Amino acid sequence: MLIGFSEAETFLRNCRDAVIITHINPDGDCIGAGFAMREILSSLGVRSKVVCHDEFPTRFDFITKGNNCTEEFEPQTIIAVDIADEKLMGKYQEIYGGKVQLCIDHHISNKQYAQMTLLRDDAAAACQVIYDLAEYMGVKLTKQCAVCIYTGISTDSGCFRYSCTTPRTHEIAAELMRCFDIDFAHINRNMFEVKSRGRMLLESRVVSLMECCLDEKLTIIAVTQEMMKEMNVCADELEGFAPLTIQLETSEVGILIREREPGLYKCSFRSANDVNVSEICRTLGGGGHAKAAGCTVSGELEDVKHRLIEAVERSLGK
Ligand SMILES: [Mn+2]
Repeated sequence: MLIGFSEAETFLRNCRDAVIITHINPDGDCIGAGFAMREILSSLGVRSKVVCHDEFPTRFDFITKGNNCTEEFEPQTIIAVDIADEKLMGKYQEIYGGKVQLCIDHHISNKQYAQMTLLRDDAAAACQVIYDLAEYMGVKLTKQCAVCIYTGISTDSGCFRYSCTTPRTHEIAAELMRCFDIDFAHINRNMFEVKSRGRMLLESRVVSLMECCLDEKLTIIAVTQEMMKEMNVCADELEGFAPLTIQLETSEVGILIREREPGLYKCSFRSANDVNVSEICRTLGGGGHAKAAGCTVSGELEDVKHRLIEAVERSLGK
């Protein structure tokens, strides 16, 4: 059931012992949203713990380190943030599948698997929804909560460059800057510029691997596990590569293909202009936003590429 802020408030004010689930392959938005939610819950006197199928990448230490619950407790409240589909809970789907009570999200493709879904598909980030909810509830933010929310908003808006960015996105960022002494330059440098040497080398290699098809309207970059091993980078260091695929001037759609395990490919789609990649990904069992979406496809790499190219071709023909 879709709900509004007032139902979410009632739920949060009456819950206890919460687990907050973030998605596999965690990014700044789900991590920021998870830990912001934890800050808000603790100001309401609710114990909570943020969980993720994967380890939180070390570059998010400023959010995660020393800020999670270390006590063991049996959760009475199940919350999911930034998760459009239960599948994205990874191993936590086995435990909490079908049991999520409140989902806070901004993906238009949200499957409404939770009992209550607070969905704002006009929000640039789940963190933007959480800020609006906290403001609605009159919860006073902590500085740490502000850092979490800023990071999420900045991450998902591509540092305020993507078209999901709205006046509201800027207003929230401005408010956070005004009220808290957030080191935003440091956060953004860490989110968008700093990379390992391995990743820089990989990036140059990745660019050289770029393939163009469909009259150069589609750009594909595929990174296999072998390449990752060779370049000594882990999968989380490949986050943020997807936008590279639409930097080419002729590019309408770009796909970054990452081999998650042998024969299993995570495909991140980006749209430069009008093609709705969320629709394309839905036909492939995935979802996301109009300009940034994804799906997971299994098979031989060449076959996988073929299927993706066909799906994009159909969409370009429309
Ligand atoms: Mn998000």
